[in-house]
Amino acid sequence: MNDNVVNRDGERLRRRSLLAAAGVLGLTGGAVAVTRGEPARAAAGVTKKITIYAEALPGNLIGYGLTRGGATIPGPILEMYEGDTLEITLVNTTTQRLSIHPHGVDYSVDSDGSPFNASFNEPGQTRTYTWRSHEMTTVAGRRFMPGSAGYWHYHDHALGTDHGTGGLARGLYGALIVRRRGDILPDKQITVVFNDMLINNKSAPNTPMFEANLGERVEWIAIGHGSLFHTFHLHAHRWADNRTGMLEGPADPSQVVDNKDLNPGSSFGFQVLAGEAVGPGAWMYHCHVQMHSDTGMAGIFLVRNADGTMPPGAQEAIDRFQGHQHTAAATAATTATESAQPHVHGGTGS
Ligand SMILES: [Cu+2]
Repeated sequence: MNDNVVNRDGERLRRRSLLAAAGVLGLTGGAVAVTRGEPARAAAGVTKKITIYAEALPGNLIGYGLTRGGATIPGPILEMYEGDTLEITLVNTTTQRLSIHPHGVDYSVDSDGSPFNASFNEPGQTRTYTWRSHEMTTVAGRRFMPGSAGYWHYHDHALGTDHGTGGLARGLYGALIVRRRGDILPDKQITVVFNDMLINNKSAPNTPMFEANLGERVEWIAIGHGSLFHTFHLHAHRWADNRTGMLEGPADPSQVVDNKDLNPGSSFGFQVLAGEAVGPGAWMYHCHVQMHSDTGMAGIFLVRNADGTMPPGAQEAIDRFQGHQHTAAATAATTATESAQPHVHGGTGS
């Protein structure tokens, strides 16, 4: 069930997965062979060329998108296997300088994305950035040099200030996943960005409601931005605090957590089986800094029944979260409000 990351949720299909394209290229390899005293056998990576458009969005926001008119906040999930190269042509359709700067991968100074290295797009300019990645290698003494695999992220580093503070505030950020060959692929993906007092630049009850069916393998990528410290908490699910969120075996010493620091510039990811051991329902995700959750840093992870139907009580919980009265008159009024705010149920792509 996990041999492709194409999402089944129509809402989320708008976010095109680059790994799906990699799968077409036959990049579903086996485990990395690491032999003591030798470099890991480098799999032949591929170079993927993509174009990203930085575009103004309503509300003084700016997003990255894979098509013209397709910008979203967060931007698209970019994925590669260790050894692959991403060649990103960034088209700046805005009237301000901006850039794209990655975490975790390898790049030269002219792909740094910072004004410090004269690496950014002027207004209207197109510029290519190259991100490389590598596999784990061994060195003498049974020491391993890490590969690029991880749940990373990318963001602007030039709008507003030399650190991209204005671009980050306005939505120029997204998830970057580097997978190790043999990693288990998810059914669905969710990007959650705690950005100052907002989640994906929205505040409750307009934060995204993410959905999955019972038992689906859901990959969360959590990213922190802004100038505040946060803690990410997901109700009723738990994960191992390691690279993948899964235990490697019964003796894996990784701590199992359901809450993790999410500070500016940091990121982590994990996979859960939706509703595992707890069943379907409307579960919450939120910042666990109380003054943050109380003022809007919360959203819903809706785990539907395995057949996609709503579990008992879930709609009532969602209505409660959104402050609805469950009457016909209130529903009509609410529908009008929501049609004016298309991002209320926007899912990951909104
Ligand atoms: Cu917080």
